[in-house]
Amino acid sequence: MARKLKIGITCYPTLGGSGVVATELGKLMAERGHEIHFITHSIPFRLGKFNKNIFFHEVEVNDYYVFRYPPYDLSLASKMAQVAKMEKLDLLHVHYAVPHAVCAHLAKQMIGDGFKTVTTLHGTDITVLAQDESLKDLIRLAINESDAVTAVSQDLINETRQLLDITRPIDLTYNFVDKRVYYPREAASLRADYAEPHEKVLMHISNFRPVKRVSDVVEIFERVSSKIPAKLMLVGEGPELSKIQCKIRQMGLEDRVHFLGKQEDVAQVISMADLLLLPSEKESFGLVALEAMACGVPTIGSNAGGIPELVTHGETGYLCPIGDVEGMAHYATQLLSDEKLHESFKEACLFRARNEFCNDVITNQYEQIYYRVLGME
Ligand code: GMT
Repeated sequence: MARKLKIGITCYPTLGGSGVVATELGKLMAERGHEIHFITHSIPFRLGKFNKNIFFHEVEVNDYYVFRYPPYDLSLASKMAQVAKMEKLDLLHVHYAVPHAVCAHLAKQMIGDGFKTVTTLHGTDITVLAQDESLKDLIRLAINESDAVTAVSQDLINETRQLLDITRPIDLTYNFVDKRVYYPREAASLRADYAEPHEKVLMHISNFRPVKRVSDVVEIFERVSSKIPAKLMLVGEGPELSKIQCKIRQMGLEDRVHFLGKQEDVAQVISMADLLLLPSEKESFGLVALEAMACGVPTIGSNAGGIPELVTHGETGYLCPIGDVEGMAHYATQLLSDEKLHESFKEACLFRARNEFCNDVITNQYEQIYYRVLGME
């Protein structure tokens, strides 16, 4: 039997899908007997119950008066090296190239002895930051100096190669959901608080950044609800929220839209929906569409980035070009008006989520990558 590992994990502990995936992966690795050390600025928000194999090391920033901007990255790199030496870590797995892979590269120099690092790319580091010429060389260095690099979709691999002129191998490791948490939950009584039995529920969950095109969500909903009785549930918060609230008032939709704010138990919330809307401008993967899929909820959205690798057009949802609100509304109306079709999509969602994106399969892939970089295959 292969030796149990000591793994350091750094991620944005309070941020979206990448934080969720990094934390869930750490928890699953701990369940397998590996020792997991989170090295982050705060406790990862999905960490949950106590586990004897999970440790948290807080990165504290030095804020001396000479610093105009406190150097978080340097504090993180030092903490990584310190924890790696103290706890005798086998490797560091960092999520996001900027700044985490850069810090891991620095830490590696301090640790010495051929210490290994694994970097997972989640999207924004490539699709946004790598567009900035001043950061390109730094991101390229961080990626090239990692002992293994993974990305959450083939589309992101292609974009990384193209934008940064990178030729090194990049492993495709899709995001995953824990099947013990994400399954269709009983939601009839909760749903009754928001919608009448004859009404359909459309849902959008995001951080309300411009890239999510929440305005398109409202446009799609208006078209759908002019044809069939429906409610829209908006989950999450972010910079576009007040603009969206304004738009909903101007369009006279406030009686048909519910704002739920940030929610912790996403599986329970999604289980109230008949359809998820994800019309994003960019999306390297679209974790929320997988969370919905695992709860038997089809997605209607854009064909941006890695979404088509996750949502099968005509089977587990429908995808249209970015901004095609007419097309998305057409498909949504069609799916919600045909109970048999909706039921077949639900079945296809459950099957695909369990078979292609299940926690066991993806955790195995990451574990193999760890053993490979350590020469323990
Ligand atoms: O863009 C976000 O919504 C947040 C960001 C994150 O750090 O979680 O999401 C990125 O990583 C997720 C997890 O891999 C992916 O599911 C999202 O598609 C990706 N966002 C973008 O590519 C814009």
